[in-house]
Amino acid sequence: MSKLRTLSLLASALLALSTLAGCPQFPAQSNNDGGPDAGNVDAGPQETRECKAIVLFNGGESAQKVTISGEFNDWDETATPLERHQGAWRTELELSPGHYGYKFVVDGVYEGEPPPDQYTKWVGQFENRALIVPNCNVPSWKVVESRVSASGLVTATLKFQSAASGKLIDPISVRVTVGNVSVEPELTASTGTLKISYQAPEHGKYTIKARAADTDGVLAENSPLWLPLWWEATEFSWQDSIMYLIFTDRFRDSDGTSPVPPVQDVPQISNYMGGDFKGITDALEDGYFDKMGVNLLWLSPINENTDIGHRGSDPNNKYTGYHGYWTVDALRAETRYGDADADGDARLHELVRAAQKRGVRVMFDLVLNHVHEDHQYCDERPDWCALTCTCGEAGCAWEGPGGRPLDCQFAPYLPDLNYRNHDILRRVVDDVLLLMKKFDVDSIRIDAAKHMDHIIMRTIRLRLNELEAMGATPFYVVGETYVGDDGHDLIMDYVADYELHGQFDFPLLGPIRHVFGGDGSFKHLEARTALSEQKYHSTLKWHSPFLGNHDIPRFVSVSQGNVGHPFGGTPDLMGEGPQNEINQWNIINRMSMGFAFLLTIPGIPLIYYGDEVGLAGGPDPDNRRMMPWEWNANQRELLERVRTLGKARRAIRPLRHGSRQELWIDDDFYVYARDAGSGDVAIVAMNKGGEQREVMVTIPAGLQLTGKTLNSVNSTRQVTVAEGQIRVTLDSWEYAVFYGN
Ligand SMILES: [Ca+2]
Ligand SMILES: [Ca+2]
Ligand SMILES: [Ca+2]
Repeated sequence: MSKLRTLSLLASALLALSTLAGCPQFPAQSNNDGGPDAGNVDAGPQETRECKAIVLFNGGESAQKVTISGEFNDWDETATPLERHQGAWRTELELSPGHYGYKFVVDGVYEGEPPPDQYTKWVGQFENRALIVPNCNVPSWKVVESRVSASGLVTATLKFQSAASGKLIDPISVRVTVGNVSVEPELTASTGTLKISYQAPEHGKYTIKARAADTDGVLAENSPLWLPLWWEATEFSWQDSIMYLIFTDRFRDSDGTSPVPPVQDVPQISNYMGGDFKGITDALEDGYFDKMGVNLLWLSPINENTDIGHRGSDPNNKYTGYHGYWTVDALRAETRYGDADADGDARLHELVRAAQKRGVRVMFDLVLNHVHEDHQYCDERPDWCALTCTCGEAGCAWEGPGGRPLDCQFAPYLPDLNYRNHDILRRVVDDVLLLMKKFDVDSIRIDAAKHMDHIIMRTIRLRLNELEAMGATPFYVVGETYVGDDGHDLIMDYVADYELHGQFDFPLLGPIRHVFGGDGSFKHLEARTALSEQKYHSTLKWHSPFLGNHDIPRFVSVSQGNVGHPFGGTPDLMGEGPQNEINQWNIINRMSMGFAFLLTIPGIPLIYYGDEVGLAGGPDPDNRRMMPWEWNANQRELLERVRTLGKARRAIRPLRHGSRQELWIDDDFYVYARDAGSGDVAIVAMNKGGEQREVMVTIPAGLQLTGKTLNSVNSTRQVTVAEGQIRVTLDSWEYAVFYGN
């Protein structure tokens, strides 16, 4: 690639389509539309895979010559010319199965960076298009159609495409499950057509998995086929979610003990405390999340972690992998999150099923930036785990000039994965898909996004997009890009239809804490909220605002000005012993008003476990204390307030889908609307001043609320729109969410 030149002139014409003959084509079918069942679909004759690669180039209208230069022709610019074909350029290649980096060369000039919405491959210093040639010596699946009717009839038509050998499907080998129940499909072996029909007994998730081999015993590619589907009372979109972050080790201990003793020589606060998957399942079955309106559980990383204690950010203390970010296995769940009666894998399956039965989605936290040095990858391929330099050391800054944000290692025992190595990329992406399939989850959080090359996130998303095109339920991929108040542009650098759906709204965190935890002005909060809305623009609904998470001191402790040490000593004003009632109410008021804001703005709000009962904590690991399950009167008061707000968000569509509009504001009094159109409007009002106030708020005619009375969902107050105004009366530190008539 030494002769690479950039083809800037033609850049806009290079949104080329590169397709492969013989690759499955998946016509997308909509779900939940109550359409006809699978019996009416004509799936056509038997199909045999053909793996001739057809390469199309849709640019270069005025070009004299287009060639393709890639790994398969030793980057020879002249060896592989394309021919003019229906206004574009085309060629056919016969290649062994594999991924080949390539670029188009137009009139002797190499194209520049590949279009970001296509599979790519790094070769040396350059990112190229990836030509993916599948293995046609194995059969594959095609989804002709799939749907879940309004009454819960799950139907699908699948096609078993023969390998190049032409061998037909072996009827004995066919295994189909729908929502973990074995189902006998109607099979036409001569055409490879499977028709599936299953009446779901209740709302929940009804994933189709299908496995089959041909008469030579060769299993179809990607067996079992994974087609996640839901049946729900109302159509779900991700902005209907309220997310809740659970630290599994610190949430609920179902058996009163960790299955393995704590790691030696590690302080208790950074050691295993015994929380487990069954504890989360128990909370699900107690209705703990339903009562708060929570329907998306972000689990701290579920993968098996090392059992070794290491020195971490505090050199005087050791830590364990209780947090899950020191993975040693790509597919197995943590042993310690199991219990005496069942292992981690079995308990995690139970957890996911218990969640899905209740309409609760589960999000896996994927740690892809690095692995622990004892990871299976490092055993198999020591070269993948070669050490670089430790982030923050001299000559190895986290970021900035001379920084190494992509390849520095977080710690010497955490080798950094280099996704410009295509073997690593392929293995990790395959494992991510296998993990999601194994536990049937349709949401992932990408840890440390800004410390990885875009290629890993793009490739995962493009794979998920393919599943969606096959008729699978929509996925949600959210990233963590830890930035300050003005980090919107870096956040948006990773957000696209072919990368992350959205990210956590770190830029809004500071303003939220400044206003509700401190003495900041609502005007500042409004300006910063509007800025997030402007920067995220059409992707706003995918981003996740929050009051706190596992990497920063707890909101309560910050608001009370007593953030202590990572290794403890921060008072838990809500939970421990007799407390000054003034302190307690200060916390209840500040936290609940913070939640009132969080749960009434656009996006997918995140609740960090324990914040709903005012759990205290300093920096990591003190911010990850064990969740308390016995609450005093003040903790219950806060919890009830959060539950009321969470349920209101779930019940009131404008709070999730409406556009936001400021109606009245000063430093301490704030009113805004969420407008879903046609008079479907919620109005949120809050007063954080020291005394009761009464404010006349002008209601724009566009909200179509003339004459309507709206009731507060969290109090007995109401407002009536008269002469284009409402009179809002609120006590000190009172908030109200008005809706209905
Ligand atoms: Ca336990
Ligand atoms: Ca472990
Ligand atoms: Ca990295």
